[in-house]
Amino acid sequence: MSLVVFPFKEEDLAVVGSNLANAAGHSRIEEVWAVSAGDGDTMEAVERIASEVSGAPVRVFPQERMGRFRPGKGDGLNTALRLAAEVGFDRVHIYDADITNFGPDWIDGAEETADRGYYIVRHRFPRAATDAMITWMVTRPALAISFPGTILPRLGQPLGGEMLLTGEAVRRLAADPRVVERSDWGIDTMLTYATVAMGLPFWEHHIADGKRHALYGSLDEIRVMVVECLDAVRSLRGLPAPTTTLRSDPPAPIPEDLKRTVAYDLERTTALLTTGWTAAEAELAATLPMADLVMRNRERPFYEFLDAETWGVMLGDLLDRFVLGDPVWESLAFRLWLMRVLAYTTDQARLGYDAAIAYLESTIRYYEAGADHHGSR
Ligand SMILES: Nc1nc2c(ncn2[C@@H]2O[C@H](COP(=O)(O)OP(=O)(O)OP(=O)(O)O)[C@@H](O)[C@H]2O)c(=O)[nH]1
Ligand SMILES: [Mg+2]
Repeated sequence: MSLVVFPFKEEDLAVVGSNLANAAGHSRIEEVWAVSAGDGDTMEAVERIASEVSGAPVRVFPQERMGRFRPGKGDGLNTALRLAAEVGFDRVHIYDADITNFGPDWIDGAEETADRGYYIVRHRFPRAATDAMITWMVTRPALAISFPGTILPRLGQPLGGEMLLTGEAVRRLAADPRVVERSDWGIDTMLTYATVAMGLPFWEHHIADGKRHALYGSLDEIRVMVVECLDAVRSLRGLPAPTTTLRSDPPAPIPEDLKRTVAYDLERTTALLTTGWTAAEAELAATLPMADLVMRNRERPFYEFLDAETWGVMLGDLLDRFVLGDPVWESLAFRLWLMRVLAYTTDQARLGYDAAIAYLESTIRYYEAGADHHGSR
């Protein structure tokens, strides 16, 4: 029988409640766990909602301190993985708690794929052309540079938190020190690498409707996520290249409203380029490739130069030198990522959804090909 895990921090209670109810009401589900970031008011509110849900029992509990990075989503997932391995569930589903279109079909799709012999089922879904900017500009390019020709750069959502793991995979993850230590936003990257590296049968299940969830205002809201995901993918360098084969559902038409969604506020985000420069950051920026162009942002926003090719050079430098926890590096890396996102948003993203996504996919193939010429990183 199967368990469903939802990690949560601060989310719309109605959305969380409906997701708990959908999971608990599913005939394949034996138990539902909501793992809270803390034990305060939010957890109590979710406990009240959970007590009214019918179907499988819903347990709400706080995450434990498991890892060595910032205590975040990773501690939540690792707490659940450890407990699930101890109980010995056959299958464990994991879903973000803020998905507004979560329903029984997500569970059905994953369960039916596992019935066909797949040990790891990852949900993939279309996202707006200006959403998923960490995936497109950091994680997939870095995976392409480090693991060209493998399935890692080709996964739709290497940062997606929606998957099914069989008991075997759960036990291996709970015993994997690289996964357990990653208590912050880096957990998704580590789970992706670890599940692919296991070599167990692996399937991407397509959710045609997309994943609808809370989007951002200014990209400043995901500053911490950017630097933690950068560090996580950087930490994978030098690990063995996996040989797992990618099997996926065929593509499906993209919902029209998703094609029109603008995922963040352009004006407020552009303003971030020029604010908060310190002398130390300027000094560090002076050591970057194309330093003079980067440093123009001390005066006014300037980012058009950061095309896919230039970004490949810049990201390569970040993978070599970035230091998580160093505020100067964090500020600069975030600013560089903003420049790249803005360069894309004001150029290719304006061509419409299909052209924008085709362009982004082509950048990943370009990064994979580049690694062949320059030796593997
Ligand atoms: N237990 C726990 N859950 C967390 C923590 N931080 C975030 N979460 C949950 O992790 C899930 C993902 O967080 P989001 O803020 O939705 O992340 P996102 O920006 O949607 O990430 P993408 O789906 O990749 O775009 C949500 O269910 C959050 O409530 C934490 O510190 N502890
Ligand atoms: Mg979300």
